Amino acid sequence: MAAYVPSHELIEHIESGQVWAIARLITRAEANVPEAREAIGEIYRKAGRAHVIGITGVPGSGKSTLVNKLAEKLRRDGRTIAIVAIDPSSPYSGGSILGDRIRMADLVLDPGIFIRSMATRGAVGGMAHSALDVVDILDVAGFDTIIIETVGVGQDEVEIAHAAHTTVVVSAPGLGDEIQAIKAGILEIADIHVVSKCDRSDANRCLTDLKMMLKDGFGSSGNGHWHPPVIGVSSYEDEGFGVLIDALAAHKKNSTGPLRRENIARFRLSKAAETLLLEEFRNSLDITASAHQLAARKSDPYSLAMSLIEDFKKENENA
Ligand SMILES: Nc1nc2c(ncn2[C@@H]2O[C@H](COP(=O)(O)OP(=O)(O)OP(=O)(O)O)[C@@H](O)[C@H]2O)c(=O)[nH]1
Ligand SMILES: [Mg+2]
Repeated sequence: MAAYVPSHELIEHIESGQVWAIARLITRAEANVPEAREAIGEIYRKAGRAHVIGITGVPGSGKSTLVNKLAEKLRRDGRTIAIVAIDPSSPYSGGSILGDRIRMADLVLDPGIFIRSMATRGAVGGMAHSALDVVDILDVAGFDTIIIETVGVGQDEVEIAHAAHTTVVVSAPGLGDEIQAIKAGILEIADIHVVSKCDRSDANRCLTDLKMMLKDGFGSSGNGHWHPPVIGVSSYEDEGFGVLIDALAAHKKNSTGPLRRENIARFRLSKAAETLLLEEFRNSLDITASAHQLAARKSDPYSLAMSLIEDFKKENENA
């Protein structure tokens, strides 16, 4: 099928779960294709049924292994699952992660599971923005649980995870101090804390440390009704998943109401506005003359940037 199917025509095929149509619109959302924008807008209006779970944590904390296991278990319970893995670099996503996943032949051949990897490097426009468009497409395609997996380093990745209905932060034993520092920065977004690799002998220490940190008020995102539980899990030994699945269900039931949805909506709106504004600004921008001045040190980056913005505003006042 080589012909270009207009994006709005893809919608009905997406609604009936056609993988080819899902994949095409996702590609267009990722690339921020203007032609697809209206269709993606319509998708947004139709979406909103799925439980969107963000899973984040420092590199090597065991997220991918955990997500695969979790997906497998939810699937066995009869749920349909889509996984959106946000990988910080495309070579990696093309290699080991997808490689690992494709070896899970059972999952890959099952139409009730959909796995998509998105690279952050080289993303056109707002990364968070297109990742959440992808989530909506999968929602409209009928997947009832959508898992977004991101590495918890970099603002974009953390924001994406936090824009889910339920955010899971994965900590692991045996990672260095540097890693622990990064971890501290993401603890506060957790609705559920997971300590992975609980088959390891140093896991208990990690559990205790984390509980101590949370008790000290560190990163407690409790909102009065919800106190983020700390759950030990081992993907190797298949432990803790029942408790995790129950916690996910409880959080969905108790804490994904209007307030959470409004916060996510605010985030979506500002990201969409940023993307569009930046796009317009770039399209109208001719920086050659200013760059000359700057190179010759006749002015400075801030003054010149400010006057570019002034010009842009003036141009749009008359539009
Ligand atoms: N002991 C033990 N090791 C685990 C477990 N789960 C994952 N690992 C190992 O931890 C390492 C990292 O696992 P991944 O699932 O790739 O971790 P990740 O968080 O997705 O890593 P990045 O994608 O690099 O951020 C691998 O060597 C896994 O084999 C577990 O339950 N127990
Ligand atoms: Mg991973």
